[in-house]
Amino acid sequence: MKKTPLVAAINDLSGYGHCSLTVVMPILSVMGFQCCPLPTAILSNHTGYESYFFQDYTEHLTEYLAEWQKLELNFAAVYTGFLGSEKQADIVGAFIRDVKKRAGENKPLIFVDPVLGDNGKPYITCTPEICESMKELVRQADVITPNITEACLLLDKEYCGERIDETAALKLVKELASLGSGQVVLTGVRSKAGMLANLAFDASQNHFYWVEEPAVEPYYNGAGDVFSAVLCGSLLAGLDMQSALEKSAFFVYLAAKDTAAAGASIRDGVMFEKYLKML
Ligand code: PXL
Repeated sequence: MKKTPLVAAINDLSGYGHCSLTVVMPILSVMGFQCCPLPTAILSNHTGYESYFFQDYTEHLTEYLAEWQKLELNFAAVYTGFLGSEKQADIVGAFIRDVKKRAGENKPLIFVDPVLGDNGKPYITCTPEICESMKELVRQADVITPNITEACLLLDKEYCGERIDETAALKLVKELASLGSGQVVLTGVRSKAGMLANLAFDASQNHFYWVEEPAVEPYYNGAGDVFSAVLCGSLLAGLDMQSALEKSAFFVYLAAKDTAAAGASIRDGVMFEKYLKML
């Protein structure tokens, strides 16, 4: 019997609203990984609501990680999402280097979801400094999963709108690859009427991947978190990029369709729980 592989999930804990750790943890668990959270911030609910409690967790990260170091944990992957402050990039960056060193030949998967904004707007907590910090993490990643807003923020480009055609989307993933991550996945692209595309570029193979599903409206908060968590679990389980994209996109589509049918609020996120067992 092999030990359950460990994934360090570096993300905020938002108590309500289907995002970040409350999404990543159940998804990676059901996919067969022990998901070990490192909270970057603690919120009552995510920042898409008018009111929320927010506590930045930066000052505790070093002590927290020192205890993990004593335990000599070997992580199969590091998944990072929302950062609570710009200082966290240095701490997380050092942790990633340490995980890589410990793993040696068994290269861990460094999966960075650069959570910065959506629909052309940076999240309220996303300062220019946090954006710069995220660029540092992206450099260390094997896989990154920005949406178009995040892609433009990472590239210091003017926001080009959610609706971009295939040529523009492919150009954008190539530009993102120049930031240093081996595989770039661009999520939630409104490529043509009624469709939602997720595409990827593998820099080492010079290969593009493209997956489309019918778009479910509205595009729920945290849908990107659900997509990225399933993608990370699928890649770790050994699926190739095309199959991993298909699995992730289909999972989000099914759960979002149910969420829309239930008339849920866009802010309450995707009701994915019923579908966990199909992962
Ligand atoms: O789903 C992205 C996300 C993650 N974490 C926090 C957020 C958001 C989006 O609003 O506010 C705290």
